[in-house]
Amino acid sequence: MMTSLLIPSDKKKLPTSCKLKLAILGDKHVGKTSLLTRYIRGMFNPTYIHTAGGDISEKSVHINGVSVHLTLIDSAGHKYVRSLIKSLYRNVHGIMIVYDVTREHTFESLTDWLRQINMVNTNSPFVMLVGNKKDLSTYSRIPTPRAMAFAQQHGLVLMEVSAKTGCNVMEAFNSLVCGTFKEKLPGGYMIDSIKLSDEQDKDKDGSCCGRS
Ligand SMILES: Nc1nc2c(ncn2[C@@H]2O[C@H](COP(=O)(O)OP(=O)(O)OP(=O)(O)O)[C@@H](O)[C@H]2O)c(=O)[nH]1
Ligand SMILES: [Mg+2]
Repeated sequence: MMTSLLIPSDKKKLPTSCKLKLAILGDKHVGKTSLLTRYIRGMFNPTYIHTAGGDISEKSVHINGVSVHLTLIDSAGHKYVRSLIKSLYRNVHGIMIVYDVTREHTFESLTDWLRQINMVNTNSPFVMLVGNKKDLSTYSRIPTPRAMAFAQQHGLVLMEVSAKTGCNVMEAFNSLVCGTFKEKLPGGYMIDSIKLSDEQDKDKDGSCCGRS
């Protein structure tokens, strides 16, 4: 999988390596852990095991020859731990907020998540939205145009995915990593293009997702 983003060029050289801290947020049961499991291990588990607090995974990718070490923070979506998990996403570089396309209230929570992120972070992390469970498009309660309108209103990237089928999961994480890399590259370096390559990439196309 190759993802490209065009960025104005500059004579400065890129660093050989960098570290990015990324957090996955969203209401309980939206599929945060499933998305990370799909991204990191290429697997899906239909059994629901709620995340207690947070979990950390590590992964390395290369962007234009730069070795990028990712720390991926999974978080619990249960309301009763919401204030406890704030420390997990404080001062991260990038955040993916996930909602479940079949459950309206998880989409309505996005505004609250955005508010929380702004309150907790002074460093303006890169933020993107992900609508999960697209394989259940028959039961979708959030039409794509409505989600797109919300994303545009907040100036955010939106992707609809399925952790179950793997549809668009790699693309969504590539967007998160590339968007964060572009905004948070240390030293203000500018490059001509970002090419993100990952030998673990298993998603070959995005044609598996139904359209709402
Ligand atoms: N059909 C379908 N089911 C999914 C998908 N992603 C996750 N699930 C199921 O939804 C349930 C919740 O998934 P989790 O990944 O545990 O959700 P979570 O957001 O991590 O939940 P918390 O840890 O409680 O915050 C599980 O039973 C998953 O198997 C998907 O893309 N499609
Ligand atoms: Mg979880």
